[in-house]
Amino acid sequence: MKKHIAIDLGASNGRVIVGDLKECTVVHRFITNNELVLGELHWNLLGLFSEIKVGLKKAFSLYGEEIGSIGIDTWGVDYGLLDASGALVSLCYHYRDSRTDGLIEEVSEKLGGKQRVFAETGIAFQPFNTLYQLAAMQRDRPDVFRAARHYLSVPDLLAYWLTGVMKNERTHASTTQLYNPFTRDWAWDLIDDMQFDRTLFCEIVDSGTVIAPLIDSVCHEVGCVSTVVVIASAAHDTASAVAAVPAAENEVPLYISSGTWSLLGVELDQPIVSAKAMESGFTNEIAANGKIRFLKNIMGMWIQQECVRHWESEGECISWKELDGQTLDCQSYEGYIDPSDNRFLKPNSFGNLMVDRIDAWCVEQGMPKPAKKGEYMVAIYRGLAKAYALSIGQLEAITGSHFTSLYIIGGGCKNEILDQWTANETGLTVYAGPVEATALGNIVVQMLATGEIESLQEGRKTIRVTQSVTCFKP
Ligand code: LFR
Repeated sequence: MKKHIAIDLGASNGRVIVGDLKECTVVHRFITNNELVLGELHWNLLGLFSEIKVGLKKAFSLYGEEIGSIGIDTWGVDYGLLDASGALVSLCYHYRDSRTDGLIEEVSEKLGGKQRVFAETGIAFQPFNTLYQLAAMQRDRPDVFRAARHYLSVPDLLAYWLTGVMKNERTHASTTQLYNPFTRDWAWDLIDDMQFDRTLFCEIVDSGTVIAPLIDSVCHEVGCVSTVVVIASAAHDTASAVAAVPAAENEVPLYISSGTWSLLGVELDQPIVSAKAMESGFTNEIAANGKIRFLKNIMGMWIQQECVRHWESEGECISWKELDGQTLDCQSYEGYIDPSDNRFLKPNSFGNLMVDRIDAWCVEQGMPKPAKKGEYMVAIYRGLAKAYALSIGQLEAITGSHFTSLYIIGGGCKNEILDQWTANETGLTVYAGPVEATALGNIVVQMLATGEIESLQEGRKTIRVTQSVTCFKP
């Protein structure tokens, strides 16, 4: 059996991981700082590409010819635009940049209303969707937008830099709100009505498609001496994570992919674009196996991470263990936030700190303001657990399913306080793990592509027995 490299870029760090379904080793971890340039938030893509090559070099020096393939995943919706020669025409914006504020309403109106957009894309209305990002580009930088000839999602772009071949991978394309989950193609009517150039969008390939081998110059740089292919794994990180839900056979698992975001949902055969689904904020993205990831974006660990980043920027040294202790000591504090409130979306900035937004929210709701770090954490975790319970109720009403257990996967599942409070608040048995779900799912898709496993279910079954999963009873 070959080993596979999963390159996973997340909000706080990026990792190059080598493994199979039994064992994964992080060979390189690096910070994924985004850069504020003249008030605009951008990816530091060249810096990240350089870190990726450092990781590949380490991987090849440790595992050499054992390595068979590479897959890349990142968060959804972000992209690069390239000219006819394949060069970037602009820095890559980060989805938390403010330029799309207010565009949901403007664009929906131009397209004949939210119902139409939802009916054709099944995607929930988030200000950062690629649809609004491209609309902002068209409005603010028309010359640059006109010069663009190719749209590539960030993982597509990184794969292009490694192979010289451009493809649009399906799970990532499905997050744009420019993809139609019924026709399984770009949402051409919307693209035309936005007056976006159709030729920007290239062929969509399924997760598990071999893109091409690493180009010679990269092989030379990273010390790869055999033929190693780059595979369009599930390029959307959440799709990769969901591929690794350690569900039992014949089970339609209820999951939360927990990290910066909490993505709560199920896998369905068909999209649901009912009014109820739209009003409740559910979205229809594509899963690694081609099914529908019917889920809701709940803000997740981001809010907590921004609080911690702020305290650290003030020179404090935060230990997670101590913070957990303080959180448990503060359980009698009664406040909690609604993590779905969009005020919590943006990073800390001068005069606009996450802790201050939490204070303001509590005051508006007639709750006491948190007075200590532990109380901030209580407000966040309790708010998250309540949001999960509410969303599960909505999901059950929309799909007609009933759940007794919940799989929490990804880095956020290490938060045992939240795991337990989630079990208590939802009344469900929580299975927490695997922590490395995204990398494992990325690898599962590569193994499917290379024929080492026969189905996603086989991958899930292996993960169920090889990875550590902790049970929390309500
Ligand atoms: C999680 C995630 C979510 C997506 C958000 C923004 O990392 O990919 O699925 O909605 O980031 O892209």
